[in-house]
Amino acid sequence: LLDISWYTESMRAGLPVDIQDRHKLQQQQVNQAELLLFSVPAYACQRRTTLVNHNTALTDALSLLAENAELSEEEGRGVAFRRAAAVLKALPSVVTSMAQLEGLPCLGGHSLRVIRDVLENGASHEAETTKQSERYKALKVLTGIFGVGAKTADRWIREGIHTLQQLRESAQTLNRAQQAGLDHYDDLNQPVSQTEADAIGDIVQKAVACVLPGAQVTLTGGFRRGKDTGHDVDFLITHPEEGREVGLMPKIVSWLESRGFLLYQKTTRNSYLESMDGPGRPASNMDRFERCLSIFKLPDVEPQGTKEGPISAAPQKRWRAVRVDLVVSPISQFAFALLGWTGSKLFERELRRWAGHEKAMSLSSHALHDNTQSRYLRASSEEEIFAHLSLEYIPPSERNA
Ligand code: DCT
Ligand code: MG
Repeated sequence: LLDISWYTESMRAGLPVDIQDRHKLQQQQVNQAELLLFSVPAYACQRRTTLVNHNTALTDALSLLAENAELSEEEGRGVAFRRAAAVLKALPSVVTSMAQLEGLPCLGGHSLRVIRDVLENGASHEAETTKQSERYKALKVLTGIFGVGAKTADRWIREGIHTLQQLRESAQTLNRAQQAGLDHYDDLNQPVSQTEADAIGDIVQKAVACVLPGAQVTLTGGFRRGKDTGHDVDFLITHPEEGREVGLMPKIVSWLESRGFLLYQKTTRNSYLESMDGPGRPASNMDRFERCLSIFKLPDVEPQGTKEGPISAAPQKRWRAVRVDLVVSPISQFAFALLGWTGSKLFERELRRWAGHEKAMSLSSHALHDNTQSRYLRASSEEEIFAHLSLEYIPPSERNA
């Protein structure tokens, strides 16, 4: 772009500006407007969203409001804010004016008001007020306990419990997960690093190799998308021979348990995956799908140099608690499980919405069903699933919507 300061300066100095210059300026303004107007497709699964975000001030405000809506069990509002934030995360540069947002999808009235507030005043009044509110703070603290969801937190708040101290002093009975969550609260609220994720990966790999040689372990979740920290570590386990994975989870769990690596574990049939399945979910081969929610006891892997305590203090803790999710999938469903467990949550939600609304298909972490043809579409790689859905392939590092 040409420098237009000459024009403004001439005007300010009261110098004559000829008609050609005026035309030149108008043309420049048109070019500039074209350059700064953004355009993105409507579904997050049609976009490439890397971890580089040029609009964190805007997306932080919208994400906070999304989180508050989710914690208040207002799912619709939560999704609306998440979608708006995701659109801004996909923009190639910083937004400086409302005019640049014209024509962008997923920006509803409420989100636009939040954005305007940030652009004009440097912060969103609504997001700031929410962040300071007693209710939000209490919801954050209580749902920060592993095993405590929005419903439980809300019930406790209505009973006057806002802090961990108040919870500990109350007569509330906690289930096993919540008790473990409370016991390891500080550790579990400290982000997991890539080094720690790798160390856990080594342990899981060793366990799996011992109990079923040939079985494969894949890191999924945020770490597969290239994030350098996470709230947990997610793994997907399979075996190249269909059926060999049956009964694998209990064996992995006892291997880990007998070596003292587990502070808590609960193995379930995958209810979370089932609940997000559409009508097309396969009923019979589902029974094999198992998920283990666990808390690992990870021996120290990060350098301890910075944590200097008095010599006489109690012996230093040489491990930390880390949330780990293990999922076992038969090889025939592996590609679907891998796609479903890589995330982000919004990317997954958008894939399923795209499948349903645009392709008349039902996508789950087990299968893809074509509702028009009444048949399942096979796939042995994520690329094939994107192709079935007529979507350009988006690699994990660009699924950070
Ligand atoms: N997932 C999903 N829908 C959910 C929960 C999870 O589609 N409601 C999928 C997408 C991500 C994957 O499971 C793992 O979940 P998390 O660990 O919660 O997400 P993450 O992206 O790994 O985030 P973090 O880095 O904080 O662990
Ligand atoms: Mg994760």
